[in-house]
Amino acid sequence: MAFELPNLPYDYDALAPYMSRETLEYHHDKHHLAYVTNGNKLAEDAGLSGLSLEEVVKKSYGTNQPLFNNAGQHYNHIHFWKWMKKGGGGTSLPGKLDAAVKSDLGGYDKFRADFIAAGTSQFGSGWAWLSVKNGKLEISKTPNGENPLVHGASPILGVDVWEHSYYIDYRNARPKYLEAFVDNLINWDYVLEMYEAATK
Ligand code: MN3
Repeated sequence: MAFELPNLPYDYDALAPYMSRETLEYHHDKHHLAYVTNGNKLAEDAGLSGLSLEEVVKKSYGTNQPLFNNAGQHYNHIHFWKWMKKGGGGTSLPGKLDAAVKSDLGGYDKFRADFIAAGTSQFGSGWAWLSVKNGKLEISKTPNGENPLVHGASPILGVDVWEHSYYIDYRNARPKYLEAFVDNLINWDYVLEMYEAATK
């Protein structure tokens, strides 16, 4: 199945001032598009263009690094756009998620601190994650385009800590970007949707 660039699920101005139109134009229209274009070419060269995106990500991990980089980033960004919304964030999580964050992660405040710390401490480009592994929530970080799918977990929330995601709006202040993401952008309804799919 050929990769396709999805439209943003909101207007380019919707996430301001936490994420600007200029950031979204570069990040979605140029960076994500490049992963789609390169991923399609590399998947075709590898004879894997008939597989689902998740299958391409898992199959190319450790065997075809250029394809993995692009397919992984395509997967990550499809969800990244949906993990944000205008008026998102905040401490009021949907009931089922709230209970899981309490029992598995020690509560919302600890989740917030640990998730931001994962993103801050990822050296260089990468992602911070909230995933489900063996039925439980866990926080992790990965370099470059890697994601929890290749570590036996199901990602339900991720934040891009490549400089292209924050440098226009926050310059080098990655922690400020991560705080704004958690406090003002997270679309908890979509996180819940992925949590329910991962735990059913
Ligand atoms: Mn990115």
